[in-house]
Amino acid sequence: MINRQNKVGILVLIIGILFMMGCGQNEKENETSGQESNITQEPTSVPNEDNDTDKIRIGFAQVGHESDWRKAATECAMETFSEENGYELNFVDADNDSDYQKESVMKFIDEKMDYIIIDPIVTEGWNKVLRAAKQEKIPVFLIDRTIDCDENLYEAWFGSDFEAEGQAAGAWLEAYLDNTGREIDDINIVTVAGTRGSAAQIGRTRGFDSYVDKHSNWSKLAEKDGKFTKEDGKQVMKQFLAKHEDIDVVVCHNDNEAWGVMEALDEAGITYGVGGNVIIISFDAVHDGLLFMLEGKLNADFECNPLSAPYVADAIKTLENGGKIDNKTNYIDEACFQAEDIVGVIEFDGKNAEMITVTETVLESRAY
Ligand code: GYE
Repeated sequence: MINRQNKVGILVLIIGILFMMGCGQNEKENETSGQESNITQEPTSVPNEDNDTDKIRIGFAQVGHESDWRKAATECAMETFSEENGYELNFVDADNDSDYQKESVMKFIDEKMDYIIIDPIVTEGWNKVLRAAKQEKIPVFLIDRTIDCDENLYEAWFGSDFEAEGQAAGAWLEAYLDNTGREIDDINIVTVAGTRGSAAQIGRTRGFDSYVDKHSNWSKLAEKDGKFTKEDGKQVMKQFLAKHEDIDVVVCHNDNEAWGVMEALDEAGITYGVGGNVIIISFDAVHDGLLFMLEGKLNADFECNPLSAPYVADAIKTLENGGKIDNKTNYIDEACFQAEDIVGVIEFDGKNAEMITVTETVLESRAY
């Protein structure tokens, strides 16, 4: 059971550790919500030309640059695996192209990297690649999204429990509707999903839909792939609005999609958020997600922590010192946020979590 004090304590501890490790100190470069990251626009490989053999050579196959969350994750990896810290980081931005990502990992294997880090775009189709890495004795770490494969093919995974995030969102909606006493007989829900086949999409859908199934008056009208981007989120919402007249709740699989959804609703003249006609729920809880909650445009946001690189660095140190990694599966803790102080504690998946109501202070403490 995680009570409020414990939860806040755990969060402060994690944030403190990550800060000490160097992540989360970046100035926010792009203050305009939902804009594309500046990192790269095409699939790219950015090898470090300095072939200093003293350095630990890392190949990191990143998903892309689709969201603010992703940008924070990439910046964290670049800071963590910097030259000053003793690494040669070979970074690939796969631009959401799963085949390209797998080819890039094969290239890392050919180039005999010391370690490979993968944030897999989709869960499927990795066996051949991971077996090739195993054969060459290159340890592979997974971060963020998971892969459907034999656990022996990688060293460890560090990331979030996506299904629990989806359940938390369902539990919040249940409590919110009860506590506000909204007089809606039937709750019509649409989901702007993340990249189809990604662990984040699969888990968040499964978790939230388990709450849809529990309530005979909740109907899921549709789910469509919004690819975790603002632009696709907007297009998907426009398609939903053209087809469905009575949407009560939009579940967005990340904050960038939520910003696209808001634009589509604005253009259709439909109100949303606090006091509006449509309830918007999102995942990630990046800085601008919290900002929109403070402004009352987003009702609830479920955190996903992008700062996993320092955990991998720790694991690499352990291996370098001849040690063993204790746990294969490592969940990073996360918090739940709401715009209005309406829901106290939510219960899901045998856990309790306190809903944090966003204030200026909460927003100021958000580094990404
Ligand atoms: O929610 C989204 C990103 O894999 C959990 O990918 C991650 C998701 C995150 O682009 O913003």
